[in-house]
Amino acid sequence: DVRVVCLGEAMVVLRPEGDQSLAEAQTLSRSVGGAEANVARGLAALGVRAAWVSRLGEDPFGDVVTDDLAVRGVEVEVQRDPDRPTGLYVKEPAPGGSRMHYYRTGSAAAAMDADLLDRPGVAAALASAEVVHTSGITVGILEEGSALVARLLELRDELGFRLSVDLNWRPALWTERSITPLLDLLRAADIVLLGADEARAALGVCTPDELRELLGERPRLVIKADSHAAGEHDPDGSAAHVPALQVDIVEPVGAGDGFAAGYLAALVDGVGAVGRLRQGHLVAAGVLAATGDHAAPPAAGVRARLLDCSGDDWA
Ligand code: KDG
Repeated sequence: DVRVVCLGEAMVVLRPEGDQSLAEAQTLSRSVGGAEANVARGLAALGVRAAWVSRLGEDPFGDVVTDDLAVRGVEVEVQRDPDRPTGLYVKEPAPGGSRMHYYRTGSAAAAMDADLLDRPGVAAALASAEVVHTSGITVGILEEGSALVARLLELRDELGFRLSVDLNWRPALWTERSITPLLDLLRAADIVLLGADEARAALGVCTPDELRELLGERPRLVIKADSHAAGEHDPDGSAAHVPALQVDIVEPVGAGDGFAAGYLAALVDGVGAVGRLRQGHLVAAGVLAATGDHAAPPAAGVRARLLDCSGDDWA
């Protein structure tokens, strides 16, 4: 049975080889990105049965996305839209990271609506899911009038899965819209994952106390701090902290999704707070050291040894 459902847009990613700028590059390599799809792929790589739910164009890039995820062991549950394209983004190497150029306005995923969640394959995945994961990107792209999130919350109350939301602040998506639906989603979530930097930029606050006050009593907060330690803060006041691993960063895009995949895989496997945070860091470290939006996690044996090591040996 599916244990985690990931809901959100996936896009084809184009990127110059090496450090070429887009103006210089004659050829671009093609891969697949999209925050929630990256999480689904990470979960599958960790051995957790995961489904990715979305809407794609009835176009060749839509086939690229479905094939790419299916080959990685993700159960793909998508609507195909004959009138709208699959989204696309272009990654341009830049000092300290990458610039993202999005071509997603009017994409098929922007038209996701409540009916997506009532399709038989999706309903079955939601019925068995322990966690449903989505992100701020999803509310940032949805067109006005979409009832997707309202239906998701209704189904959570009916079916009892836990709702996990990664803030995933993408300023480009919010220039012309109010963040109220984003705040509402974060407040309704059972687990909120966010970086302190992005929380400051998006919400104007970043400490555990400030975030608790803003987001209310419901969510468990998983905060990735500026110093790269991650902390889990439960509504009951308990907290755990784990420092990040030191890695030479090649390209940071997707590291947060890696963290979410590692964290959620440990969560559904019944691992405690420290182990959940460690596994988040472990998977994120692999993504930080790769050019893609995702990377294979360490093998199970290596993971088990790292997760069991003493606090002093970690990081
Ligand atoms: O977290 C990685 C994502 O940012 C990337 O895969 C593309 O989903 C994406 C987005 O909207 O930025």
